[in-house]
Amino acid sequence: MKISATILTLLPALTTAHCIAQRVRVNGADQGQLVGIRAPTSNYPIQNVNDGNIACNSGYSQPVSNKVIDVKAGDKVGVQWGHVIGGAQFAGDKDHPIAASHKGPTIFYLAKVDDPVTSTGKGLSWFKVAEDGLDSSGKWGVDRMIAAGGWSDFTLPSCVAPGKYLLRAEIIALHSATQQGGAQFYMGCAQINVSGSGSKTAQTVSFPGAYSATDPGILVSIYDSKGQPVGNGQPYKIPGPAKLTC
Ligand SMILES: *[C@@H]1O[C@H](CO)[C@@H](O)[C@H](O)[C@H]1NC(C)=O
Ligand SMILES: [Cu+2]
Repeated sequence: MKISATILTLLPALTTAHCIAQRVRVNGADQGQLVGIRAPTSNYPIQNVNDGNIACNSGYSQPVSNKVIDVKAGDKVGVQWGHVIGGAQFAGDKDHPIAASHKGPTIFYLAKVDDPVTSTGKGLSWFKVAEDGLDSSGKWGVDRMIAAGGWSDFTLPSCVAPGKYLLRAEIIALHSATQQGGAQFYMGCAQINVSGSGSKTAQTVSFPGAYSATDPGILVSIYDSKGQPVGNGQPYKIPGPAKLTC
């Protein structure tokens, strides 16, 4: 994070364009700012897929919430992204919830934990529960998140086993991803307690470990022949394992 910050200060055009995951809603009920979710104070991305903090980010706004949010398998769960902690940096902030240039997928993972409040997110086994990439009209998950005022919602699969989890919300911004190390990873982890009667498990991955810098969805041009960020003519392959299907 410190290294990216140093590099990015040399690139003024990009310095204001980042974002932070900072709110959770369950079936549309907003749980409140920084409630049940640990959010970094810095909105800078991680750009090294092997960064030790790529699971749940670092440098949290203090105090970290000790709330564990109750969720039923099958509920609609959402995380809200914003330009800075609190949302917009100033009135009319065009880079809120994120700069429109930052096209890419929105993704959610879960990992079982003993205590969602104290778990650092490191060393966990994560499985993907939702993903939203590029659609046939050239719109990205990030475009849909921006259109929804920063909210990215998904349906928690009904077959997820009950228990305590960290929910990892992620955006990958691909505007500079034609260069290795250019993709920008944004993530935040929410603290949830799932109830229900599911028992299904899925392929798990570790963070770091799940992604490679040369994955086709990470080292990629999102631009067409006219330079528009609508995809390069091939389907976009969202990084990571297949998502859980019930
Ligand atoms: C999780 O939910 C179950 C079922 O509703 C409840 O019995 C348990 O106390 C909850 N645990 C936490 C940590 O909130
Ligand atoms: Cu950015």
